[in-house]
Amino acid sequence: MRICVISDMHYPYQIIDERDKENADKVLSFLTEAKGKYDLIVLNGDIFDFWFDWKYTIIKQYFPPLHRLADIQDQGCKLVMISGNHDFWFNDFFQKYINIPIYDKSYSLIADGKKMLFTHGDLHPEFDFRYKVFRQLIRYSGIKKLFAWVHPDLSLTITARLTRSSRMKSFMQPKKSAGLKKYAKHIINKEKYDYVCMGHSHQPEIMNLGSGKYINTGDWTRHHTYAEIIDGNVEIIHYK
Ligand SMILES: [Mn+2]
Repeated sequence: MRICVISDMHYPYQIIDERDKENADKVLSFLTEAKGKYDLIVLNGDIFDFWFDWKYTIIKQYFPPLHRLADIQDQGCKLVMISGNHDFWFNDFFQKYINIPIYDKSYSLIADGKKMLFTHGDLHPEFDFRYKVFRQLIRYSGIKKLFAWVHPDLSLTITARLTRSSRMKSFMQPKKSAGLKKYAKHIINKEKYDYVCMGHSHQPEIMNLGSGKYINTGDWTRHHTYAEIIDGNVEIIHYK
């Protein structure tokens, strides 16, 4: 089986500088080239810098990556998406209109004799109780409903400002890898996973932890990396 795992593309709905433009262009050319190459692509969180789909509206700036994902799907590749800490407010768009299931916490799979777990990583920061409370709050309170009733142009402008404010930044910015590795080690020992794939730290790496491997797919804001798991063998690839 040919699997591609990717996270933290942070595709922007607002291009502010040259770097945003370059990162977005790289994401698009990667997605164009991924067509026909894989049996499964795991979108492991923070693919979009912010996601919301209203009852009748999606963010038009996401049309370029979205139609590429639909093209990949048309070639027979299965896609799954896991929530990140930037993209978590999903409505029905992915499931209903491009047939991509959403997993809020994790997705697991056994293929080619390997037991694999895919999770973004924001659930496992080290010493960050405040984020755990925030994560629950933002998902299960009336905040989402309230957000939906504000005009998209206004709510997206507010969101862009908020994500740059320091208080919100502490919730949105990647934490160090320590908490992620601690969780990976724990779950490898407890549930005998061969591979635990995460993102969030933006640090691409593969590390042996007991009988399994911790794999971090890095990011597309600095490293432009992803993982390929081909016939059970895992490798981190740096996109040119
Ligand atoms: Mn993240």
